Amino acid sequence: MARMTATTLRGATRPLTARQVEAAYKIAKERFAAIGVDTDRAVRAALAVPISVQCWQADDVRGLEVVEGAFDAGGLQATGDYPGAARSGDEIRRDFDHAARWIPGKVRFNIHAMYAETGGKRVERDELEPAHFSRWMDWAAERRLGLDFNPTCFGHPMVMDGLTLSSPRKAVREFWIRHCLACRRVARHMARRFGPCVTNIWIPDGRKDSTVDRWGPRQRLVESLDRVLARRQPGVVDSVESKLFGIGCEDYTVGSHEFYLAYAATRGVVVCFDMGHFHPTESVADKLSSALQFVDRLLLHVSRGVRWDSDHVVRATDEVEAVCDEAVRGKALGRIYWAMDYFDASINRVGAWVIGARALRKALLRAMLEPWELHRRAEYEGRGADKLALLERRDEMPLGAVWDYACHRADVPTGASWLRDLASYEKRVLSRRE
Ligand SMILES: [Mn+2]
Repeated sequence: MARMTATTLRGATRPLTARQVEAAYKIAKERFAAIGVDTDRAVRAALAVPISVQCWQADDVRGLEVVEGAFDAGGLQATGDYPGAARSGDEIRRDFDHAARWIPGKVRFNIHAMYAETGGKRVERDELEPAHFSRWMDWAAERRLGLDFNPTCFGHPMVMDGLTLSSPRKAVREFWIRHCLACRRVARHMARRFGPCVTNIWIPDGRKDSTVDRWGPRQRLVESLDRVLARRQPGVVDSVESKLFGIGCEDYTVGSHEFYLAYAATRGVVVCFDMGHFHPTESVADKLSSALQFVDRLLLHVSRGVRWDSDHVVRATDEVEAVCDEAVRGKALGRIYWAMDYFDASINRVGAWVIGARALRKALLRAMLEPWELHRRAEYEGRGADKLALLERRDEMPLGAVWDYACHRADVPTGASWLRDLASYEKRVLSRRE
């Protein structure tokens, strides 16, 4: 039995030859052409969409700050104890250099303020400067990666009674306003070097039970955000992210969906939809065509909640496919920033990055291969059965052959063959970390 398993895995991870890939692609291309889909174009377009990869998957959201004592993580929790978590900026960068070889298409890198590198010196979050991120920037420049940035408004003693920008204490609010302003200066610096830098504000603010003042914190949050965003920073793409609830604030979240959607629409900033931050049966895909009537651009945090906001590794699930479909159908790709937001400490973390980024890219490609006009005509002409049958037909088309070709074109391994390299990296590098 054990031998059987080993043999099967060897088969599953065997790389395809260029000839195999091209032969299968040729057949797939003809089949898609028959329904009016240009596969060459779809492959090019799918590979060109930038996907921003989250640094925090590498180290279970621990960060690199020099700190004293322990404090509340603000409802964020990485579960699992798989060996190999990165312990320094160098290790995160080294891990990502490996992951990037297995991710097809354009990628960016997404950094949180808590990943400042301050040379062993303690630097408060409201005193962060671009120099504290110069190692990230030099690395990104060498690899020609774009950078995105985020203030870190959690996991810090100045989160008082679970509140930051909405706190009733002026000193607390001012601290976090200064932190966000400092982060926007860092982001401006990044933007100068690398082009537009998506800078997303998420705060954990909320209450555990039967909140009686739901108004005060929201009024204060409006005032704090207005101060943070009062002056435009060139190249900084400001974004705000809602949440439904967190551990310890199940009853009330100050920055709710309605709050930020209205805030973004009236202030001209980007609104972020995190796929784990809604009711489990609520469709984020359905929100695109609503929100984009009123806001100019969206940031999508692609994540996978299992029963709750669990931040499981992204897979090409129905919901991810639906989000990609909606973006492509609405010709809205130019108005959406794609970022991944999850962290799983229970599996190989480099693998976690690669699985999520490949799954999202594959779902984007799938969306671009849809013969949408055909489906739309059936809908408008009242031929409902035709529409359903055609949608079923979609899953019988040779997406896999086109995806293999896209990987091949992007010079990354096809199929699961990258698992061989992953095993070797784990053995040589990750398993030796304490
Ligand atoms: Mn998020």
